[in-house]
Amino acid sequence: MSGQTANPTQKPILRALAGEAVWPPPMWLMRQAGRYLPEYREVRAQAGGFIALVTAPEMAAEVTLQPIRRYGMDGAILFSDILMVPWAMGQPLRFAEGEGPVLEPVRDAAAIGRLDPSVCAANAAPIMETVRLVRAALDADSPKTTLIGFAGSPFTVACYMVEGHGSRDFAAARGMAYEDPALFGKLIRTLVEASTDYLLAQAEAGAEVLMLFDSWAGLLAPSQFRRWVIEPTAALVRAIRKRQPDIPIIGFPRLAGPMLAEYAQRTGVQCCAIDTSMDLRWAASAVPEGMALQGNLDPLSLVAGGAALEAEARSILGAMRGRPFIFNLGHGIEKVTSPDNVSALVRLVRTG
Ligand code: 1CP
Repeated sequence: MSGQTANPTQKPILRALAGEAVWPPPMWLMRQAGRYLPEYREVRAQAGGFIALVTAPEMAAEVTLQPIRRYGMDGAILFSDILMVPWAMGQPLRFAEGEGPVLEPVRDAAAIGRLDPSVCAANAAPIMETVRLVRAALDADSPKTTLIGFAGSPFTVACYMVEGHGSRDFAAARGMAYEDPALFGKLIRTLVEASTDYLLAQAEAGAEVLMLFDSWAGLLAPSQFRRWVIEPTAALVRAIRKRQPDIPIIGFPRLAGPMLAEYAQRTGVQCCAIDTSMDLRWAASAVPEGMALQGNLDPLSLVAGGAALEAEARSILGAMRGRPFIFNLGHGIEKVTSPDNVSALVRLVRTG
C-alpha cells in the first residue's frame, strides 16, 4: 500500500462520524497508548520523562502506533496531553512520577495576562511533526485507521492551570469563575484562541478528526456549564470550522448528565463521547437524531475481563446496534489492564 492514500470514505470511524450505522462498530480506546503496554513502558523509559516523550516526534509517533500494530484499532489518537497547551503558552509544567501533572498556578490578572496564545502552535511544533509521522505511517500500513488529534476543552484545561494540579473538585478554578468571572473569562478566551490554533495545526499536519476532552465539565452547576463549557466549546468549534469546515469534532463532556442534551445541540460537535456513568439509550434519546455517539465501557470491566467484560460489552453493542457508533471506554484505560483482556474485547466487538 506504500504511497497510496486510502479513500477516506472507507475509514470506518469517518463513516460513523458522518452518521452511518457501521456494524460491527469501529473502535479505539481512550489512553490506548499507555503504561498497560510493555512496549510503551520501554519507550517511556528511554525517553526519560513524559514531556520529553511527547516532544520527541519519532518516539511519540512510535507509541501512538503501538496499539494499532498490536490490536488493529480503527482510531490512532495522537500521543500527547491536554496540558501541552498551557506548556506551549509558557506555563511551567512537570509530570511528577506517581502524582500527575504539576503546573505553576495562574490565579491573578498578571499571571493570566502573561499567557500568550499566539505562541502556542509554534511552540508545539514537535507535536505537529508527530502528527505528520503518524499520518504517513498510517497511510502506508493501516489505511483504514483514522488519526485523531485532540486538545482539552478550555474549562478543563483552565481547571488545571488555576489549581496547579489534579483535584477532585477544582475548587480554586470554580471559585474564581464565580468571584472574578471577568478574569476567568479572560483565561477561557485565551484558551479558546490557543486551542483553535493548536487544533488547526494538527488538522493541517494530518489529523482527520479532532476530540475535545472536557473531563471536569460535570463539576459545574447548570448556569456555569452553559457559560464555561457550552459557550467556549461552541466558539472553539466555530473558529475551527472557519478554516476546516469538514473536519469532524468529538466532544467529551464527562459526567455532564442531563446537560448532555444542551451540549449536543449547541456546541456544534458531530459526536458526543459518553462517560461510563451514563445510560447509552438515554444518551441516544438526548442528542439530535442521527448524531454519532462514542463510548462507554467501564475501564474496570476491562481490568476484570472474562464474563463481566463480555456482559458489559454486549450490553453496549445491543444498545447501539443500528446507530452511528464508535465503541470506546467511558474513561481512560487503567494501567493495571491486561493486554490480553484488550485482545478479547477487540475480538468481541469485531464480531458485533
Ligand atoms: O507517566 C506517564 O506515562 C504519564 C501518564 C499520562 C499519559 C499516558 C499522562 C499524564 N497523559 C497521558 C497521555 C494522554 N492524556 C493522552 C494520550 C492519548 C491516549 O488517549 O492514548 C490523552 C488523550 C490525555 C488526555 C488527558 N490528560 C486528560 C483528558 C482525559 C481524561 O483522562 O480525563 C486529562 C484530564 C489529562 C491530564 C493528565 N495527564 C496525565 C495525568 C496522569 C493526568 C490526570 C491528572 C489528574 O487529574 O489527576
